[in-house]
Formats: sequence, structure tokens, C-alpha cells
Amino acid sequence: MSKTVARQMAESLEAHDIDRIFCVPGESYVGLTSVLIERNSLQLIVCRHEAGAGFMAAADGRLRDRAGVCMVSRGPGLANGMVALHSAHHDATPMVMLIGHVERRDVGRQALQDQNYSVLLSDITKQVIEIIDPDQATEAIARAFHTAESGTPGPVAVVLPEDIFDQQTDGEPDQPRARVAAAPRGQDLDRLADMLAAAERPLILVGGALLADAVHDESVFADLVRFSEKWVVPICPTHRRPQLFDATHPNYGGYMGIRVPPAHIAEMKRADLMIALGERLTDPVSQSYSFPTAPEPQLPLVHVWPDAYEVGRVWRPELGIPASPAEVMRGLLRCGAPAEADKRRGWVDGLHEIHRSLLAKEWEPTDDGVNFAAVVCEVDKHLAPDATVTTDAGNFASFIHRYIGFGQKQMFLASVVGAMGSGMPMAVAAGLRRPGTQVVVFVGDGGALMTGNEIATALQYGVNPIMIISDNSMYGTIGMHSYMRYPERPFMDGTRLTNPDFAAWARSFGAEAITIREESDVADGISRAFAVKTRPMVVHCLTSAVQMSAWRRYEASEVLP
Ligand SMILES: Cc1ncc(C[n+]2csc(CCOP(=O)(O)OP(=O)(O)O)c2C)c(N)n1
Repeated sequence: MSKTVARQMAESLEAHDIDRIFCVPGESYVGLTSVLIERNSLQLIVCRHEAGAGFMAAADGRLRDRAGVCMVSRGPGLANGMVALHSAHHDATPMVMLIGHVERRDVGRQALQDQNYSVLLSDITKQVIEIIDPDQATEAIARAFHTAESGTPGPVAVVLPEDIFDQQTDGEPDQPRARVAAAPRGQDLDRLADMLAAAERPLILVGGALLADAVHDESVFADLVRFSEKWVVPICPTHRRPQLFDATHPNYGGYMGIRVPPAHIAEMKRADLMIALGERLTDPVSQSYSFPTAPEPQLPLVHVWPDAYEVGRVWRPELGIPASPAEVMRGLLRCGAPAEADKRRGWVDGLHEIHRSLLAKEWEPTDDGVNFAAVVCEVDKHLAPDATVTTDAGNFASFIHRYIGFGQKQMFLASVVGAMGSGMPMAVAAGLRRPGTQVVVFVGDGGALMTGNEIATALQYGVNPIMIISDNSMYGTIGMHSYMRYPERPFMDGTRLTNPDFAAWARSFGAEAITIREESDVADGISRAFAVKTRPMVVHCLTSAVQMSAWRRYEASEVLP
């Protein structure tokens, strides 16, 4: 039956189980939106900035392990959204970005907002698919989802010329390609079991691909616990995936994030085997390529990642297994643990002991503002077992990783590669996908004004996050780097910020808000924030700049003007 391309595309998106698209409208694709609105089969979330729409789609993609979808206008709209593509590409997050385009006959003329997307996006997408012929539309959608979700997941751009939507096409929409999962070869599993049985001090890093497996099958979490207990191994969730293993479980070996504290990394480096289970391994996780050392690891490395291309790309593993990490873990469970697994109890306990001492809710007082540790520890008391926590990038986030012990039923979302501006949009996406559960977003005063305006989107769609702003009047992370490299230069110069009254800013949107000025305000303020359930709530915290991160203080005696 003949139909328009717009309808064919809408049916294709429906066939791929897409129930929500995040967008900033553009004149180039009104042909598609008008059909989507008419069919009313999916929810259009109209956002305030394409970065916001993109980060929402990325978060949605992670929550469903199905490519999240956003739709942006050509040229400038896409340019605004590129930060989310960059992040999804680095974070191995499945995402499809639909991009408006000029009419086909004007391509290459530098028509209004024309752009060569294949060139522009070549290093931040897995593929750019340009629809030229009406009959390609449905196949393009199916290929986009398949590419975004298979192997190492990532973003795919689909470019939609303005004049294509009303063209006619025949045929039924392409159906989704079946998701495939690779299992480990028997001989690799046997070798892995032998290596693990022989190891005295193994370290198991668990990362995003295991989390993705758990989206489809929650029992992955319980299996991970069983694996750690039966094989007596320490489990180390990696950078910005803290929820993979309960921080209070005795086999929790430590959080493998940016700059693991010295005592902990020194102990970890005594390991005689590292198994990266569903962790691609990156600069932050590998402690800037020093553990494991790249390209030749200083200890035997087993790398499990569902994409053969990645295994061996940077590091030379002793054993590489391009398979689903959940399948590998279950394979080990089926093999059965060796009788002498308990020989590792001391090693596991030692790592856990260091981790527990780091988690201690202790901090030093500060007199130039509230120590953010006090705020984060108070939030931790109120977090529900199924709460979602999202963060932006910035030093304030170090307090979250130091002081909040996440559990397996909680959800943590952020740009893993550290793009500022991810926090608030990801909170909106989480609130929509997990209605009725707590959503807490932590941002700095820098990130707050990058995409914090998406609080308007939260209000528009009835999402009620608690937004906690650490306002130290500076781009603190960069101030810290500057201080560490050039300690003789004045602290804060080049990173200082003059901020609005964030509580007044929040109220102007219709949110509730309070300001915390002293440590003595913290307990009452946070408890009031958690009592607000029917509106977004902003907690503006005037925080110390001297306490640069959860681990580091500015040391000079003469500090602030
Ligand atoms: C989009 C983007 N721009 C710039 C940076 C570089 N950057 C990393 S952290 C940071 C400062 C963050 O400041 P703030 O949000 O106030 O948090 P703080 O570090 O003070 O806790 C900057 C500018 C980045 N990571 N992402």
C-alpha cells in the first residue's frame, strides 16, 4: 500500500518500540512531527536545548538498552546537540538522532543551514545514514537501531531531507533486527576458569555492558553476587557505574573511578589477574592508562566486551573474549568455583576494608561555605532503595562517589566521559521512565546554567526531580587543575563565576527552592527538599571553594578575596 514517507517512518519507529522522542522542533522536519502528533502513538518531549534533548535520549537509551531517540533541526540544531553524540559515542550508549536537512536538490549549495553531516559527525557517531530515496526510509530506521545497539553500542545519525516526508513509498515497515548475543567459546571459558582458579589476588572490574545485560534480565545482579561469593573475588564497579554492586557487600572491592585514592590503588595494584567484565576500559578507569598499563598490561588481563574490534584495540589482553559479559559470568558459575577459592578471603577483605574506611562519613569543617560532604551525606540518608541519582561533570560529583554507597536497585546516570550539562536532562528522562520514584540530580554552579533550563521541561511534563546545586562561585574542577599545575598563580583566577540567586531562578520556573548557607542548615534543608513530591525542588547550596573536591583542599593560608 502506498503511503507517505512520514507515515512509513512513524510506523517504523513504532515497530522498534519507540514510545518517546525528545526534540527541539525544526522547520525541516515538521512533515514528520505532524504525522507523529496525528498518530499519537509516541510521546514527543519538547525540550529547551538540543543538548538537553540529546542527553535525555542518551539516558533513555541506557535505561532501556534500546536506542533513545532525539530529533533536532538541521545545522544549528544539530550543532547544539553534538555534545550528546560525543558523550554517547564515548560512553557506548545506544542512541538514534534524527536530523532535519535541506531539500535534496539544494544539498551542497550551502543552502540555509545546510551541512555535510557525514563529514561533521564522522568521529562522534557509529554511522551517518542519509535518506535519499523514499523507499530507503524504513530500511534506514531499522539499520540505525541495529547499528546503534549492536557490538559496541553508540549513536547513529539519520539525516532527513525536508522534501522527503510527503513523498510516496510502498511496502510494510522493516521490522527490528533480532538482538544477538555472543556466548564465550568453551575453550576460552575453560582457560578463564583456570586462570581465575589459579589467581591469588584477582580483581574483577564490572562495567557498562554488564549493566546493559541487566536491563534485559535483572537476575544478572543476583548472579554477580553469587559469582563473587562462590569464587571469592572482589567486585569493582567502574567509573560512573557504581550501582552494579552493593557498596556494603563484603566482596565490594572498591570503586574504579577517576583517580582511585592512593591507599586503595596501591592495594589494587598488588592484583595478579584483572578481569574486565563488560568494561571497555578507558582513560579514567585505567587511571590514565597506568593500571592496566597500555598497551602492555603489567598483569594478566582478561578483557570481556561484546565486540571483537575493541578487545585488543588499546591493550593486549592475555585472553580476550568478545561476548556478552553476563554469559561469561554465568559460564563461570556453571563451571563451579574451585575448592580452594577461599584462599582469597584475606585479599577480598583487605580491599573491602580500605573501601569501608573511605566511605566513612567524615569531613573537615570549612569556613568559606558549606563542605559539600555534609550535603551529600544528608542526601544519602533520604535516598530510597530504588532512587535515581544523576550528575553533571565537576568536582562536586567526587563527593557523591566518595560518600554515597549505591545499591543494585538504585540507578546512576551521568555522562561517563564527563560532559557537563548531562545531569538535569538525564534526570528528566529518568523521571519519565521511572515514574513515582525519587530522582535526585547533582550539579555545580557551572553546569547548572548549561542545561539547568530543562527544569522547564520537567515542569511541563510533570517530572519532579530534586536538583542540588553546589555553588562555589567557580568552575571548581578547572580551578583545582590550575592550582595543581601552577600553584603560584592566584586561586580562582580564570574560573570565577558571578551567579544568580539560584533559588529565585528556580522559583521563576515554578519550582520550589531553598538556599543552604551554613552546615547547620543542611539536615533541615535536605529533609524539606525530600518532602516536596509534586514539584521540582531546587536546593541551592553555598559551598566551600577551599574544599576543592572530596579528596583535596586548597592549602594556602590566604585564600579568597
Ligand atoms: C561541556 C563541558 N565543558 C567544559 C568542560 C570542562 N570542565 C570540566 S569540569 C568543569 C567545571 C565544572 O564546574 P562546576 O559545574 O561549577 O562544578 P565544580 O567543579 O565547581 O564542582 C569544566 C569547565 C566539560 N567537562 N564539559
